[in-house]
Amino acid sequence: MPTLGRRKTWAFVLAAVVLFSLYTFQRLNANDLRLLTNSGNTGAGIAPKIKSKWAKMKPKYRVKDMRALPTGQPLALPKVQNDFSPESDSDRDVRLKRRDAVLASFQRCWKSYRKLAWMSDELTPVSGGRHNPFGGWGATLVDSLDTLWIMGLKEEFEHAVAAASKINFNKVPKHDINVFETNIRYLGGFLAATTSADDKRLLTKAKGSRRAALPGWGQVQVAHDHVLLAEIGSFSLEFIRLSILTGDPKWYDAVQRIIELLQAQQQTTRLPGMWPVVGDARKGDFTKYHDYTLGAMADSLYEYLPKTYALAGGLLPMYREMYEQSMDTAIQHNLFRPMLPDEKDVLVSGLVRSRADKDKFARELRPEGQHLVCFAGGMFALGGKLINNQTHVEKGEKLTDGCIWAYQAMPLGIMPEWFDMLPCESAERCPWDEDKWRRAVLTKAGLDGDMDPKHGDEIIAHKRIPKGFVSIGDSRYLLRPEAIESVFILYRVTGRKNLLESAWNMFEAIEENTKTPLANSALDDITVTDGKPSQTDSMESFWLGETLKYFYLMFSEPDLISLDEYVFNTEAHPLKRLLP
Ligand code: DMJ
Repeated sequence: MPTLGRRKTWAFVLAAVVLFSLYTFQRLNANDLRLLTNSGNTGAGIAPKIKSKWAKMKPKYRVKDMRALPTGQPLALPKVQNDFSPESDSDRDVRLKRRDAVLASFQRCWKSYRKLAWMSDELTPVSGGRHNPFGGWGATLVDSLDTLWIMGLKEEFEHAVAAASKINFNKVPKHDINVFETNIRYLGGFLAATTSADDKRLLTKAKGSRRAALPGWGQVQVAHDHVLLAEIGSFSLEFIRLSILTGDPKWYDAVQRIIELLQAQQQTTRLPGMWPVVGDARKGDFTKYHDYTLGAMADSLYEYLPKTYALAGGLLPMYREMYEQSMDTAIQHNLFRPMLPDEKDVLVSGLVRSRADKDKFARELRPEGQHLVCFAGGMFALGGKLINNQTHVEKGEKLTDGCIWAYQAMPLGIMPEWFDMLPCESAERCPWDEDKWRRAVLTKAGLDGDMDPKHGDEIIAHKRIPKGFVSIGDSRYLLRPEAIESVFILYRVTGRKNLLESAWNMFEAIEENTKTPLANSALDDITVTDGKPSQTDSMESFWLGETLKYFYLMFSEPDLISLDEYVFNTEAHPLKRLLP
């Protein structure tokens, strides 16, 4: 999460669990077998460079009982994608026009990145400079490889692959490396591009980026006592895929040690079924902290549970069990229906705080919404399909509708980063009560909720709070993808046609307000009603790697990167599922 999560770096004991012996899935599908065979060749001129530094370092903590990759025939999991019927000519024309608008937006940004910030992590989209927050290894370049491929920009793709294969992961920046970001952006980017292009150079780089993300390799490591759940728990897709591609079980072994620990503690936390956002990796204790959410700082751990189950062809049922147990809890405690002026029946996923002063299980719901937690709609829809649970698909639909609602309720048509709402007393019937809303605004602002509710109007006007929101704690828009991600997944799962309109409205609003002469920029305050919001000169790599990719796929033929063949990592890199 942008937040604490992504900024704080810790060197956890993951680095310690590395040892070498070779196991493979006994039965892989044809494509995986081909890739596996290819992986023996490390690619001309690249491997020695990587070996020179990382490979000389001896692992400090040798693993004696390396876990073997699971064996057996991948299961035939239930179908995820809707059966789309042929579209009319006019629907097709509209769809393709929209797809091309997304493509044009990507190409403009890419051209500027190529010209002004090539090989740097990010282009600064207003000033035309460079920014290197992710090791300086070219985060935008690597994050965009598979987008280039998916968008059919093959020449640009070849050019980018050639450049990416020259990235020197031996060159380590002075500041700490963020293991989580390196994993999802670099390793995820290379793994997906490897599958797209079957290019050996890319797999070699994937391994290089993985090594670079194991800081302090060979040094004595002490795990941090304060780690974020998302950051320690979101390696399974990339690591298991890397083990499949290389035949080396060490990555699988590493991630399983973390996941097994989490599974053992799943029912012993203050909110059994879920884990708190912060854990103590030094003691291996993930039960003590008090905040429980599907959002920031925890998000991708939950997202990866059903996706890993699918990636591993159903051969790792523990991921399915952990997903089911955690979602039972989230449905009961975190999801709430907000009171809305149009009384629309949607859901939002909030935060549950356990109150340490009372008994262990005393807790309260904090009815907040976040852009980041908008991924949850897609997760429920996908997870529901994979485990044949229609309730999950319905929850996914309502959660996604909640994010669509939040976009269209704002003056610019873009939802804020963080906000609060008022939960309905009953999920079945929730009439709009204007005074109740005003009182909630007063209380949230720290004033007496019993005073004349009209006093709330001043706060509402001053802070530009649209009806339905109780406060807007963070009014930025950072070019994030989570809302369109869920709209896209829900569309592929249900085929609901009005999602195409919702997606287009989102795209138009974002493009209109974030466009700079060079590319697109994050916004400082999307509540403005008198003119354009100010642009903060930041374009994180996920704008090209993730947000525009989901918009493009939304308006493409539904079999392009089918959810029956791929799962997306949390940075939107499609990874091949094991299929029977
Ligand atoms: C991306 O890096 C990933 O989607 C991550 O899981 C969350 N944060 C950003 C996008 O918002």
